Parts: sequence; structure tokens; C-alpha cells
Amino acid sequence: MANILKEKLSTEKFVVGPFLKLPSPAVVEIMGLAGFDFVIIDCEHGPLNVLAAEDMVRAAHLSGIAAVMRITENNPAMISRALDIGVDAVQVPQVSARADAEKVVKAAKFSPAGERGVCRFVRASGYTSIEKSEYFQRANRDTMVIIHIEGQDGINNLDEILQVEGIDIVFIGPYDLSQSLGLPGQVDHPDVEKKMLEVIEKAAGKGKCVGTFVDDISTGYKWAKLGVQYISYSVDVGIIYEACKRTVEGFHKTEQ
Ligand code: 3PY
Ligand code: MG
Repeated sequence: MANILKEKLSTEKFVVGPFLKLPSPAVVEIMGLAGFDFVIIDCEHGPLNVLAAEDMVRAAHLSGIAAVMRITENNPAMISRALDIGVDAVQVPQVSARADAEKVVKAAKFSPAGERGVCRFVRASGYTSIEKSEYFQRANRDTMVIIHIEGQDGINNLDEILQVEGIDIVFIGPYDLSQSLGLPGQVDHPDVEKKMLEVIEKAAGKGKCVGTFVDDISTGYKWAKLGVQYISYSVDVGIIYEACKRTVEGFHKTEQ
């Protein structure tokens, strides 16, 4: 299957999708019906695991949207398990140095680009229905690699990190970045935004697509205007809570 995320990034000004914490293919379908471009199945924070994620990936593909998985940590076994269930992209947190970025690409690509563990008896290879001669090439071509830059070290080493071949999206994690600057949670603090702009400029200068996380639409739009193309907007649980709260408040207002 072609990579829907890659296709959209080549034609759209920006793409938008939420992080997911709930182990629910139905929530994925709802996100697809609502018109999001992708979902990020979050295995770094929250309870999700690869077993729960597989049906969520199916639901994403049946809904015509892309499935990204945020991996727990920069670990080759975890990256290969995510790719085996057929995600369109792996998103790896806390990349701080060139060696970290090289480790991600090595784990995500088959030879000659890397050393991804080889198994064709998985969803990604259509359970062997995709010819051997085709699968490895196709996987290397279509699978996307997203790295988080979310600390001072990552920013200091960005020039070197950007030299690594095989990285599709540089994702700025504003929350971890704010913490690393001694400003935990202050994602709109001028010092945090200054560092974010630095990453956007450098990555764009190297022709890389940039992504970030936002809690609200206006911040998303602000970053999109500055060239951020992969926008992760909020989290399933937060979106559900806000919608429920607005509804309940609406009822109480009507009552008065
Ligand atoms: C961060 O902000 O640190 C993220 O990883 C995305 O929410
Ligand atoms: Mg983070």
C-alpha cells in the first residue's frame, strides 16, 4: 500500500492528526471520519502496546488515513515491531545526537540503507503475499522516519543530525523542549519559541519536513504559516474531554 502520509505531504500545505492513548480502533475510525490526515499511536506515554496498535493501524487504513506509531524509546526491536504491523511511519522520541539519528534509520530500513530485522510473516508484507523481491525495496521506499528534537542537546547537534540520510520529518517536541530549557510546560515562552524557530529554519534549509505538537488550532495555524507541515494536534482523551465539557456547560447555560 502506498504511504498516504507521504503522498499528502507532497501535495498539501500541512497535515493534521492527533496522538492516541485509547486502545480503540473505533476512535481511529472516528478520527478518520472527522477528516484528520493521520493518527499517532502513542507507545511512549500511556498504556498502548503493539498488540493493541495492530487493529488501530487496520482501522486507520480502512478509514483512508495514515497510521504513525510513536515508539517508547530509540530501540531497534521496538522500531521493527512497529514497522512489522504496517505503520506508515515510526516517530522516535529524544534524538539528541547524530548517533541517535543513525540508530533510528538503521533500525527502520532494510539493507543496504540499514539493518532492519527481516521477517516477511507479518502484516507489513501482506503476510507473505507481497513478493520477496518487492517487499524489501517497497518498505525502504515507503516507510517514513520521524525523529523528535526536544532537548538542548538535539538543538546543539542539529547540523550533524540533519546530515543523516533517511529522515523524513524533524518533529519538535515543545513540551520536552520547554523542560530542557528549565521552563516545563511553558511552550509559548519566547525562549522556547526561539529554539523552535531555529529548528524550523535549519531543517527547512536542508529540505526536511518539520512537525510539531500543538494544543490548539490557532497555535497550529501559526506554526503552519511558518512552514511546519506535520501538525500533531492534541490527544484523543483531551479532545473527548473538551467536547464533553463544552456539552455539559452548554446544558447548564441553557438551564439558567
Ligand atoms: C513534546 O512536546 O515533548 C512531545 O513529545 C509532543 O507532545
Ligand atoms: Mg516529547
